[in-house]
Order: sequence, then C-alpha cells, then structure tokens
Amino acid sequence: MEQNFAKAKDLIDASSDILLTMHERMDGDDGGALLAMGYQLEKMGKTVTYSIKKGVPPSLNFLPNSNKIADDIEHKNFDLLITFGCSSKDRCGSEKTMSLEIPVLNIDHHPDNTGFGQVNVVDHKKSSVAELVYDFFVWNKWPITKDIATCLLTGIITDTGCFMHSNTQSSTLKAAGELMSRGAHINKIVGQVYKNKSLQTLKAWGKAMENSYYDEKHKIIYSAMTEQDLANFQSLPQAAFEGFVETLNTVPEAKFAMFLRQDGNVIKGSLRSDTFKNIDVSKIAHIFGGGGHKLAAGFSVAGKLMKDENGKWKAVSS
Ligand SMILES: [Mn+2]
Repeated sequence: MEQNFAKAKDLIDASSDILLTMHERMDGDDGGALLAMGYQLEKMGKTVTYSIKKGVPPSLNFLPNSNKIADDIEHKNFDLLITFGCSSKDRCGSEKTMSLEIPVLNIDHHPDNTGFGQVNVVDHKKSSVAELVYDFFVWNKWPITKDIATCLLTGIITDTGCFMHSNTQSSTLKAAGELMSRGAHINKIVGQVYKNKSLQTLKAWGKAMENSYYDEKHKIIYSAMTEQDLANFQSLPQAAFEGFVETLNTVPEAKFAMFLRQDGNVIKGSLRSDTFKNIDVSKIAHIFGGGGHKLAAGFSVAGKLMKDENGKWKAVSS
C-alpha cells in the first residue's frame, strides 16, 4: 500500500485543478472521505471541485464543507479526478464526470473494484474508505484538523454500523480514537446520522417489519415495500430505510437478509449477512447487476414489485 500511497501523492502533487467525486447519492463513508481529502487539497493550494450526483442527504449536511458539493460539474478543465468508493468508472456519478479523459486516482475498499485508475489505492480489508484515507493522511504526515477528523470518523461510523459490523478491526478503533483526540465527537455524529427519524419513517419501518417473511427452506429473511405500500407514507426521505436490512439481519437462523423497495421505476435491493453465516451476498447482488462486499451488497433493477393473488411478491420487469 505504501507504494500506492507514494504514487497517489505524486499524482496529487502534479495536479492543480482537482475534481472529487463518488457514486450517486452521498453516503457517510465515501462522502466523509471526499470532504476530508478536499480540506487537505485546498490547504495545498489546489483548486478543488466537489461533485456528487443527487447530492447530500439531510442526515449528512452537518458535515463541514458539505455545502460545497454540487450535483454536477460546470466545466471540464480538470487535471485530476479522485474517486471515492467507486468500484468501476461507470459508477462515478454524472455523465459529464464519467466522460472526462484525465488521470484518475481511485480510492476504494470494495473487493470488486476494477482498478480503473492510473493509480489505485484500493484495500478491501479496510473497514471503510475513510479509514484508508486516514492511513493516507498519516502516511503523508498531513495534519488532521477537527473538521477533517469529523468527516473521517463519520465515514468509519457509518460503514461499521457504529463499530458493530464484522469489518471493525483494532486498526479501525485506533483510527477512531485518534480522530476523537483531534476533536471529532462520536455522540454528535451518531445523533446526526442515526437519531433523526421522523414519525413517518418509523411507521414506514413498521409496515416493512410487518411485511417481513422468513423463508424456512432457503433460510432467507426478507421484506419488500411495493409502490402501494409506500403510497401510504407521503414525503419519506430517500434514506428512510437506511439500517432496516441490518435489523432484518439480526435474526440468527437466517443465512442472509434481503430488503426490496420500489423507487420510481426501479427496484432497489439491499443484502446483509454475517461472517459466521458463510454467505457471500455480493455474488447475489452481481446476478442483478449490483455489487458490494461479502456481507453487505446491493443492486437496482428496472421493474415493479407486485403482489400476486396469494399476497406473494413478484417482480415485473419493465
Ligand atoms: Mn465504504
């Protein structure tokens, strides 16, 4: 990794107009890592542009500098693109960004990363992109300010599910401890990210819980929210069901948990498992054109979730 860190540093040093991006709709990990890197690049005198397709969810707009993030880019005169948590170049947000023909520094921890960058800082053993970026800061001896610490700790907390997932290692806790000593507050971050549910969201969770089903034969626990189910809940935030599939996955006898929900003309699927269950859910996600990690993966397919006359779900492709 040190060699890749050195190559990444060289690429940054040689660039002056840098675009930072990630997959569409910001999450805490890739978004936190992106903002942390932005602070340092600006300090180095670089021109930095922050672009994330579909922008910042309300649960993350507490992150310092998140107001600098735009949905798309307005010009194309960049000399370096840095991607965070994009396993392949076709996941790097906007069409304009993907069509850029400039050097790419690819920073990720997905095991299915295709290594599409000129330089690839990819380590699937890391809990989060934020922990990897933390290592990069330490390697560079770049100072970690309170704002940078807040961004990186948010990434670690969200990708480890508050240090509960199996990707939490002693290095993760050491990094988190160090970030706290630089002024980041775990309780404030957890409060912003997780303790912000509306009554409407809780009621939607209630419906999704009610819809949950255990398939004894295949040992799968799953739930689905059809368009009809969702119609009862007006103005649910995009992230309303964040954490729901993890809750389904707390049933120990299920090999994995799957949650499906309608989002416009697309069916979104999330999959979770646990180390001791010995299942690689990313393989299932791949079948549907998605991706992710062994224990946490997802996919989107065009189509509608429907219920048949027996009340069982089926997916109708469009
Ligand atoms: Mn991540």
